Amino acid sequence: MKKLIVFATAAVLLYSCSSSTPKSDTANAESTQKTIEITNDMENATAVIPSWINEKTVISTNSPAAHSGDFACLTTDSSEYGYAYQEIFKNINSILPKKVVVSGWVYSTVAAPNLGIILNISENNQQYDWKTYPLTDTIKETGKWVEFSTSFYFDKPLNENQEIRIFPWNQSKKPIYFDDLKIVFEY
Ligand SMILES: [Ca+2]
Repeated sequence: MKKLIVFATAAVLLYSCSSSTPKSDTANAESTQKTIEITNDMENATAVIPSWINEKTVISTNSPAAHSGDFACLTTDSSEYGYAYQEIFKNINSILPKKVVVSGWVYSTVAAPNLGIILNISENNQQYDWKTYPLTDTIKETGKWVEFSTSFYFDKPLNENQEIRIFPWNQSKKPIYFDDLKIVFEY
């Protein structure tokens, strides 16, 4: 009889552990996730990916070859703004970011172009903050894919209803391609 009681107690303990532990782990992970990484190789951009806009700038190209697959974003004098990530902070994570790292690959047909990565934050369609990272010095040679990476720090206080948009802005009037964008939010 004693043995049976011990077994029953163990079973109850086992049950309570297995039912409560995974739940609290999941909730914990959701509220304290330290980084969120978003990548886009543009291969499925034309099917419209949530949180990404301006997919009309993504084309199939073999001259030059895309950095990955068949598709890359083409910015030109008639299409200065490239493929863009756009989302409201609360739809990205339950806490607000301290920093975002934007990286990717760029192919220019002109050296030292007037070109940059733009980070725009708006609220109720009003601009709240605007930062730019120039790629002019990154691109010393034409006709080759060059990797870039930049960090943006959020120095103004943010709120969860603001919208962030990240995109390339090509003011060089010459064709410049982008591919394999990566956006990493740090919390
Ligand atoms: Ca690609």
